[in-house]
Amino acid sequence: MKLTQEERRQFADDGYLIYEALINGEKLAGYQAMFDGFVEKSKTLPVGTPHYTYELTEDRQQIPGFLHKIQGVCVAEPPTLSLAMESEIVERIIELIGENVDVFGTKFFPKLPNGGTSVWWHQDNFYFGTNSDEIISCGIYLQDADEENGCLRILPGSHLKKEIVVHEPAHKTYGSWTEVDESKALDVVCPAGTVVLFGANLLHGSYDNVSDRPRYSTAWHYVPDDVAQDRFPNPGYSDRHIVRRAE
Ligand SMILES: O=C(O)CCC(=O)C(=O)O
Repeated sequence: MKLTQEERRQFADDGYLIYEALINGEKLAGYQAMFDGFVEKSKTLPVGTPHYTYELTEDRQQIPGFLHKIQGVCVAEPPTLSLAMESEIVERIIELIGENVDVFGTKFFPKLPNGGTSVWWHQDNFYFGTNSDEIISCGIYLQDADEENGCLRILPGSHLKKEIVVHEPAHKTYGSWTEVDESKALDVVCPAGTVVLFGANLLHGSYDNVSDRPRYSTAWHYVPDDVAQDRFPNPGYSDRHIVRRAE
């Protein structure tokens, strides 16, 4: 068993679990180098390349070479699927949602120095059109993350009402976001290799990167194989992958 009673209680009551430096040593260095390669590649790709999006100017033009996100990263760059399959993560996931697990909605955020962005306050389930508490979101921080280079922020306990709040598009960003009482937020300052698991109803966001350091992370969602969403049905959507099936 990977999860303690206290972790189960924390996940149920607060809505999240943080595992500092769960991915470490040579394995972490290998993933960092892999993602360095995608950042280098992105500098040579034209704006409009499928899966790759770039940071926006004030008038919403993509800035060539300034990578914002690789959406569907496990489709665009299949070797990244091995990170989603890491047993240290999956063993914990199966204790939360059972042994038949898929992953979907795979993303890489490089959050590059001096202006890189990822997300503002939101609930992942707003994007999935559900309030299911069977969807477990997972952020993997491949580099040290703090307030300056754009760490994750979460609102503990905000999943409990199972309500999806109003989200609105914001200028100069790609998504739709909400506002929260930030005095109740927890900033997840963490070392490289940290894995954060949280329910898809939890309100969370992140700071923009105002530092001269990058902040690579991946974000994706684990789900029991029998749960289908409109955007990521099973089978038939290329960004939904089998992670584990019971023997
Ligand atoms: O960039 C981050 O730290 C969080 C990413 C995230 O929460 C998301 O993609 O929904």
